[in-house]
Amino acid sequence: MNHSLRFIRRPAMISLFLALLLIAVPIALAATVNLSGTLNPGPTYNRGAGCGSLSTWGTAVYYTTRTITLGVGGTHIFELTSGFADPYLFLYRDSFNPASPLTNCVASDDDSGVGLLPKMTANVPAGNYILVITSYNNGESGPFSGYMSGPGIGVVISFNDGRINRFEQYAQAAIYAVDYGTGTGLHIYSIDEATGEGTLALEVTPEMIAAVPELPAANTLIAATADGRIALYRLTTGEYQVNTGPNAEGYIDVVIFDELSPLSSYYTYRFH
Ligand SMILES: [Ca+2]
Repeated sequence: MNHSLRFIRRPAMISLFLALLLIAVPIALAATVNLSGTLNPGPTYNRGAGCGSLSTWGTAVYYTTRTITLGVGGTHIFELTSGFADPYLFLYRDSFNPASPLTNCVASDDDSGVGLLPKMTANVPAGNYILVITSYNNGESGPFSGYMSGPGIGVVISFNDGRINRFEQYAQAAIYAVDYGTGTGLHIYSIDEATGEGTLALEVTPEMIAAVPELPAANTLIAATADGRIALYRLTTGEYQVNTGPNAEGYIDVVIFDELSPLSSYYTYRFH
């Protein structure tokens, strides 16, 4: 589905002079991982008959889910090699809503494996996915086992060019600590959605950072771009926060970090 491409970035090209340093590095390779568990009786939903329409047979099936990050795109296989009577697999992009089971569905399989076991093949881009393990018939439950394999399984992409938000393949901005001689500042690059290219959007000097207390009484703006699309704050906790967006789909990325260092711990989230 083409709409599922909307969050994809190429490895960001920050600038020509940094290009040689900028490599998206797969830091963990595990081409095949175990896929075992138990489908327990519990909440039910009306599964799809594939991704295109709702089933009129599997109207109240149990389900269990696995969240999967594919670090690179390509053809991936999800196969159950043993299980309850008639398992069925679905793959969703970004999120799965059992009340809307056709939304975000990118692949499905019922019986392409041995007997009635599913073997789902999905050629999909890098990104976040939800694997749904469910059944053909209502009321089925029990243990299952199998595997997932493909180039993106177990691959975590890290940018090793010194950016603070180094594990965010789909970020709207890349945040760099910069030594100004008089102290450490930040250079924040805006990443173009379509091309993955970065443009220096906000330069924050050590003086601008020092002008705000280390532990302000309220979260305080340090600097922002003229259009307001990228903004740096000092939080009451002493942490820094960069907001970027909204992008074309209305999403704002938030990165919160402790130190002006590429080794800083950080966390990030995206909201609409
Ligand atoms: Ca099946």
